[in-house]
Amino acid sequence: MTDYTTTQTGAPVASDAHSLTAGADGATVLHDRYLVEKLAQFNRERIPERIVHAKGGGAFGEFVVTEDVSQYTRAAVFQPGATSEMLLRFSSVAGEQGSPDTWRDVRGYALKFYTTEGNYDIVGNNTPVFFIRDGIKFPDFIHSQKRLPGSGLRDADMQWDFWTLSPESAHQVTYLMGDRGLPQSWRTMNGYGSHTYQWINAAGERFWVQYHFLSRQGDLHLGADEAEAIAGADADYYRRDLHEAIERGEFPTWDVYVQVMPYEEAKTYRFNPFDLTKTWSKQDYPRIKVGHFTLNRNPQNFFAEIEQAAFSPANLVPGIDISPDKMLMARVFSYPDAQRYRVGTNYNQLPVNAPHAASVHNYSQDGAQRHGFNHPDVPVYAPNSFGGPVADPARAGEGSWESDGALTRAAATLHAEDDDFGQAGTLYRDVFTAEAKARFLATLTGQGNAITVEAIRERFFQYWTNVDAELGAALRAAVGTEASAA
Ligand code: HDE
Repeated sequence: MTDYTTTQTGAPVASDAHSLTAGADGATVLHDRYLVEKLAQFNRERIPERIVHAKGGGAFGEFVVTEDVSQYTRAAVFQPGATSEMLLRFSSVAGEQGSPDTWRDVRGYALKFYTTEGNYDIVGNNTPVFFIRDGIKFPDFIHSQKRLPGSGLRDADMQWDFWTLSPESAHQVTYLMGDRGLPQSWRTMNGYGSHTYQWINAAGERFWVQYHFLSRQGDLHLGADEAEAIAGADADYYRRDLHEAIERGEFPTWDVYVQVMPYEEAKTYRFNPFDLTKTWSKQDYPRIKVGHFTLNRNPQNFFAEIEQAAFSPANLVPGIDISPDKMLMARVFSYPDAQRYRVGTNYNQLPVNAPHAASVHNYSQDGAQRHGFNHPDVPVYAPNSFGGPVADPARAGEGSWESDGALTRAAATLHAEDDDFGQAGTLYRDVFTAEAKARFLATLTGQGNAITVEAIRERFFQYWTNVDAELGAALRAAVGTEASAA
């Protein structure tokens, strides 16, 4: 039996094809409430797109802990044998919602674990570092990567002006202009928590950790020409690949690892471990296996479950906390702020954002579109004498760190080997293969050719010379020549 069409309030409607008019050829009447409702609903179908990471896609799955890392954290989600439902949304950073998936970019890698202690989100990228190390520069950075205020066009001078005036960006730009900037698909790329986080074990001991999510499908990339051709042929290439793979029953899996640093070692580590532009050497802190997760269920409704999904570094659970990473601390504020604006006050009551395995007990109430609420006998204030929920300091599991000194606006303390170009040079010389280096030089040559302001081009050469002198010399020789401009 086919359902009858109804209004938004369930009343059957007479026609989806004809407005109500005075006579077949007469005036349309204003009280055609179905016509008005249909057009008004249509005008309100869009919510503001994410100001970054607007284009993306994702799927649901399951996280399984196969190892024992309980010596480092008491978080239920990471206990041996624990399984948690999860959601993973992939995205591009700079492109708007309609932009091609395969434009060169860093990719977002946003995880939401529906744990028994509340939702835990890890909102990272497919690279272990980022362009800047203080959140106050983030709007400026994003402005420089998007569009000129006058023409509305993207602009190489603007991009490279910002990057060459922000040398801390060199490590991440090396990743971006390398193969990681053009993943073959979302299934064939690794993910990272990028920041340093804090784990707290049952004894209250604290550790610093970094998350790595290694694809069992391989960490594969597209060639630049291939990616450009695909961008023209299929703007939704990655989104389609993930959706169809899951439809075929090919469920992609990632292995979950952590690097663990004893609390006290942060003070003397050769790099500032809270500097988001730096990685921790895997020789110093080897990766420790935790488990794996598999994506095995496509969203049933893209808007309801992916467009409205709200990931936040503020979504923490007992046994896990953030670290004194200036970028991470800024993000803890910004994500809920963005989501209250973009999705609405009660966005955490939407099924995709609500906890699945934990229940909500607090004194928040009302707000637009609220539909979950306490039992009427539960008081709406604390403290109270009527059995309302009470906080449990022992359960909070909040992390902590020492922090003192007069308020100041200053660069973070440099550790022994901290500089802006060293790790970028190591990535280029020791990790890139000869073929990857050749692709990298070709990409940067194309980037250099697109710079029209001489002073910026000169800083471009100096920036890459600081990363690697031979690379800088090769770029000086290649950029601006007939051959490279062809
Ligand atoms: Fe984001 N970022 N970000 N970001 N970010 C958002 O949150 C922000 C940063 C990342 O699939 C926004 O709900 C600030 C680093 C991902 O829904 C926004 C700063 C990393 C996603 C926001 C950063 C990320 C976002 C846009 C500097 C990797 C998509 C709408 C302090 C470690 C999540 C929204 C999804 C989304 C703010 C920097 C990753 C505007 C202020 C570093 C994967 O709130």
